[in-house]
Amino acid sequence: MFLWGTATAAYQIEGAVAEDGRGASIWDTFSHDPGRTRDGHTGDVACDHYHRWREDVALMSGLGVNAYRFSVAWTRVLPDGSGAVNAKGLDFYERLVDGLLEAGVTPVPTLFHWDLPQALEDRGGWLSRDVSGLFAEYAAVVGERLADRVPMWITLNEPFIHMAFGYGLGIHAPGRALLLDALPVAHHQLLGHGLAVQALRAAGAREVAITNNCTPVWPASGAEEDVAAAAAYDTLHNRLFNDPVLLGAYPDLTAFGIRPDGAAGEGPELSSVLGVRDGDLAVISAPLDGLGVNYYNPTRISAPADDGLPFTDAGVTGYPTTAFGWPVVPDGLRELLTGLRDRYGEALPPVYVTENGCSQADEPTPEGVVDDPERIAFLRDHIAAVERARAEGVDVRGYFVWSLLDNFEWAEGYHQRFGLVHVDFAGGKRTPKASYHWYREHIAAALRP
Ligand code: IFM
Repeated sequence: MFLWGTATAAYQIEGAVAEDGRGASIWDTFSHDPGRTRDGHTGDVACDHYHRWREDVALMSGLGVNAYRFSVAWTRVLPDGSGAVNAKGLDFYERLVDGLLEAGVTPVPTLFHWDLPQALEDRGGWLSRDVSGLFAEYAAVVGERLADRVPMWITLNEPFIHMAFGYGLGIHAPGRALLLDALPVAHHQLLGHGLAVQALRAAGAREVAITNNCTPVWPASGAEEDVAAAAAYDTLHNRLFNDPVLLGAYPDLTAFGIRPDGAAGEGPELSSVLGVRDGDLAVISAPLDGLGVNYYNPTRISAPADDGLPFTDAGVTGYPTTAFGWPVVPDGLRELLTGLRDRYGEALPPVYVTENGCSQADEPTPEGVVDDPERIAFLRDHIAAVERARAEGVDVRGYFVWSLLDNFEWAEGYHQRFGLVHVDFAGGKRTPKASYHWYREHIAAALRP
């Protein structure tokens, strides 16, 4: 059955950061560091989902979704990232999973959605190869408890964004601005993914996937320099994370001054830059049951400026924008999905759109109504794009709206509202928006026999 769902992530909704033995993550540290997030917002309380999860499951039940993608906070389960298991943390996710199953909603947990244990950051974070193995140990702990009831697992969420924003630019936790020196973070996350797949399968997991953030890349013009720059960006954003998983090989990184292994010429070799060892790619490319794809917008790229990177973000113009300023390009989702099929062919497993949605400045009227016609149009048009991709032969098996609830939007704090349900952050009150009702009707019609 096609999965119609919504998605969230632990640090963005749970709150209760100091309860029941949870350890600190890099997002606790980062958000409490003055100036890192807009208005100093933190996830300390967020949507208080840790206490209100029953209400949130009831909201999903009312919505009629048949799947829910959430993330497990590594530090609730292993407060120091490794070693002693915190029973209360694991119990929380077990209660959530059982509550979802009782409500007829398939749980789809993601094991890593950016909230690395601070204790592991203190040991080098994802720049350290050791973290890959520790991630698999954590996956084993969660898998052993829940794999009998959870049919589908996602290892990582958007390893590109975590590498680029967290370690390359320093605008997300852990706040390191290493530019291309962040590249080992790609390999160590992917190795962690591969090892976690093994651990989950050993624990009895039926289906395992990874979620990559993907973007169609448009050259700003037909000029050779723009086309080459677009190819370099496509390599960094898309291929660096899809090729090793689906093809068992890293793409050519020559545009980044990195020499293919064994090739003559200048510059360091790819394996030494990324930290690839014999056998790693076999682990990373073990067969998957799905590729999760998060889509928000295409990216338009022009020739390099003078900042050491082989591309410039030229901005997509001529389209409506969300409250975040992101261009709304529904057909970009069809382009992305058909492009993945064309690029990877038989190597592409079934695809799940694990996130798609938009931020809008939604506030309730005095009567308590939240009207969000832009979100309704956004969802309608993007779902139609998925249907076109399916009609063109792409095996898409699920669509998850980001997000169930307005929540903590990372460096933007509570300023970007992505939810189908409005959250009053002063007291936690939930108000379903007009888009919630629209999506409910859409799902009901789609699932009607
Ligand atoms: O809120 C994020 C989410 O955590 C990961 N994907 C993109 C969303 C919107 O920015």
